[in-house]
Amino acid sequence: MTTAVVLMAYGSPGRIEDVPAYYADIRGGRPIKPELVEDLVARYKRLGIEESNPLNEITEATRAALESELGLPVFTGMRHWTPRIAEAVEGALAGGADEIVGLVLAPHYSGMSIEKYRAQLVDAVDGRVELRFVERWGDDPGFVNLLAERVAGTSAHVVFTAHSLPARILDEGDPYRDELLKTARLVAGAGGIEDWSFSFQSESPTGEPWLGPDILDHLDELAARGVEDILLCPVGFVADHLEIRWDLDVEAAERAQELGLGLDRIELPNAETAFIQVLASLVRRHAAVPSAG
Ligand code: FEC
Repeated sequence: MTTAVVLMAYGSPGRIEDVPAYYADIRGGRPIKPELVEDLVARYKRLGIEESNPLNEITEATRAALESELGLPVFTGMRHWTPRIAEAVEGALAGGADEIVGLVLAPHYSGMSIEKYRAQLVDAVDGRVELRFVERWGDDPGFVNLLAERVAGTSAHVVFTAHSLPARILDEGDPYRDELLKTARLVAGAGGIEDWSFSFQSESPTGEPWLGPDILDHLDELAARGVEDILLCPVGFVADHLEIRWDLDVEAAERAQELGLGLDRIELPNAETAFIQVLASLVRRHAAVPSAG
């Protein structure tokens, strides 16, 4: 059997001119207020993203490192930008693959997240080859230990964070929040952390309630409780996305400063070797014929 990997990511605009089309893709055709587009453009600009985007370079570095670790072809497919998931599938098929392993660079399952990647992948494969899909990996011991090492020994209050989603997912029985809390508990346990809490971040202004507490409100609560130092540990993101570099490094950092709180965050796994080994192990466990290594 010839296996190829389709490594899926949310996607990030390549250049600043791409932002309106990228945002339109995220909204799936639903209207966007012009001021929201302007605000998004301004956030990317303030991070220095104009002609190229470092996040896409991280994704490419992750792809290349995973390919060399596995000795199998790995194709990047973005949910909201190029190269699309469908392009990745065509690349895999053109290379002669008769099995595709789909892996998303987001650890926790939600019908509003992982399921959407899967739908694009299934559509693109269209039954032409065997498809294996890694549905969730937030409790993978390698991933948990990687994060635990980054929080172990801190004397700060650890706040685990992840992207929020509309609160209605709870009524729909979606496991997303439970899976996030499980990762937080496992990382705290493995890192010997007793003083911790969980907070959502990066909610979108869609006009409906989102899961909370939001990180900015949570910082207010922690300051009111007398906490002095905080270490942020994102568990739902694996790379330096806008959500990390803007929502945490700029917005949360500003709020912490106003409140007189010390605020630090762990380094995200990005394309680090230890993280590539976690991804490789996930692929090996899901492929029909395990690869060497
Ligand atoms: O360029 C970058 O670095 C940002 C990439 C990016 C990642 C990401 C991750 C997640 N999102 C999730 C859910 C939603 C829902 C909406 C939504 C909106 C946005 C917007 C941008 C954006 N998201 Fe995202 N998300 C990223 C980027 N996200 C930009 C639009 C502007 C804004 O709200 O700031 C609301 C959609 C709607 O309006 O209908 C829902 C989830 C994740 C984590 C899982 C994953 O990575 O797939 C869940 C990275």
